[in-house]
Amino acid sequence: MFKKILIANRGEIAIRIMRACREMGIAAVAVYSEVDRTAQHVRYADEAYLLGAAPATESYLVMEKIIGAAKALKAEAIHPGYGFLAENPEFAQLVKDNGLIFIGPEPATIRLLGDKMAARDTMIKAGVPIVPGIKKAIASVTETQEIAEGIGYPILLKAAAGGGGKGMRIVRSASEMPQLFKMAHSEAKSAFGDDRIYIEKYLEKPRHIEFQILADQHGNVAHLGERECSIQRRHQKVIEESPSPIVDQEMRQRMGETAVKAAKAANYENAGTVEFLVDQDKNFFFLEVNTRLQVEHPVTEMVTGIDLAKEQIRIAAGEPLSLSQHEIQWRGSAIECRIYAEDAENNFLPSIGKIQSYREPNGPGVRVDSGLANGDAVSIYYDPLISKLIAWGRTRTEAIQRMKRALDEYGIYGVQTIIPFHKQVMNHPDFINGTFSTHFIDEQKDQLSKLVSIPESDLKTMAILSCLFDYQTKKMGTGITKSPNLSCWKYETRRRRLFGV
Ligand code: MV4
Repeated sequence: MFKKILIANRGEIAIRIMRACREMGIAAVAVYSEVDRTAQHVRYADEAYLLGAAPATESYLVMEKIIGAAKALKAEAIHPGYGFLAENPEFAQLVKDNGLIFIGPEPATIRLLGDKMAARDTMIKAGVPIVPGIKKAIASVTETQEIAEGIGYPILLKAAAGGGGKGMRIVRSASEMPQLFKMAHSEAKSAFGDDRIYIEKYLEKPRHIEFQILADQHGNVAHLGERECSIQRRHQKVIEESPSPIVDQEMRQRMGETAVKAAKAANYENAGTVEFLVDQDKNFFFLEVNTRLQVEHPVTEMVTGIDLAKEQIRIAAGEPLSLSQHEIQWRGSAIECRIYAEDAENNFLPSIGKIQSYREPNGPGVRVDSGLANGDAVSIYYDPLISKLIAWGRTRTEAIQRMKRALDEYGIYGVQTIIPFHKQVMNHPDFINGTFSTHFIDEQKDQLSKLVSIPESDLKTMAILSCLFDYQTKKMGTGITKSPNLSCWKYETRRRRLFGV
């Protein structure tokens, strides 16, 4: 087993991986940028190495600096986390070329699966169901119109180098094609330096359901069940859960077997995620493979009891999977709410600033994976994810109840967060009933924001009234003794400061 691992990341995921290292008796090296000198992942690490200035292009994305850090501090392996260099085949290759171990798949596998057309082709050959579409890149508008007639509108133009929704265009009729093709083409070229575009049948209101897989170096591949990831906005997931409310044991087995087949077809090694789109008739189609540990991995950990970060490290060290497929069991239901520092009422605009007061929820069935603490700043340089709040329950209903309770307990002051948004979703009948698609947030946006957008003047009046109300109704049993000369306003302020309400 490794003695020392470098974690080429920051925030909650760096800490998550270091926790696995700590449990395994492995020393963890953090890397950091100038604004992250006192960040939580640096404090948690056994050793830390300064990469450079705040912009990721001068720190977390500079391959040579990270390799240099690993060599200087004698780490044997590098865990890339998610984002940054996690799915960069050149980085995985460079790690290898320097005699270090990349905790993830082989560079060739990352490269193959990063090319969505090549991945599709691999899956067709392996007999994995894919969305109806074409196998080769399109060259001209006339060609696209012919193909689209064959498939039937609406169709979706996708970039071969894409993924995550970039460079995608829905085309609903032949007349729209010339313009939308041009847009997709130039967007793909500027975003990826690769202008190859292909066509798929466009599925209306699909669900996004993904399977976690684990594959070792000895040919063992197992799936750990699904995650429902349909609650997203602009291709950014916001809430994930496991199991999916629409997947039963029979469907799980069929989809799981398909995911394992997909992994084997790509010579997959380490932890990975096979994404599917599921249509309204519950037909599932392969979408893509993510070659990293995902943000939403904790919901799988909660229902299987398997520590994915530790499994990743064991696999990279050449150990066989610690469980075989028939030993994997699922218990209960887990939901993850991503706690972003964003203003849900203002188009999810990042809310930059210093956290003035911070109190995390806890108690039965609650897990918080956080990257910030009191006094830390949400900066413009990185993702505004403060933490991931995960609730587990024996049933989905209990998981929702616990999530609501935990969201109520969560106190974050100084920056805006999407906690109020999550509270509304947890109370939304479509979420509760499990009847939603990838369009949920866009469809509900008006209603969701209407409930929370109150004019400033009304807010002030409400604040005064609520203060008075609290003073008159809740003053007993708070543990603060009100002296006769303390004004009701001061008393109420003190109570609120103590209890964060
Ligand atoms: C689709 C689709 C409908 N039909 N493909 C978006 C991200 C990229 N990985 C693929 N995506 C989609 N591909 C066909 N043929 C709808 C989406 C899609 C989506 C997929 C997963 C999660 C959220 C989404 C939001 C909008 C569209």
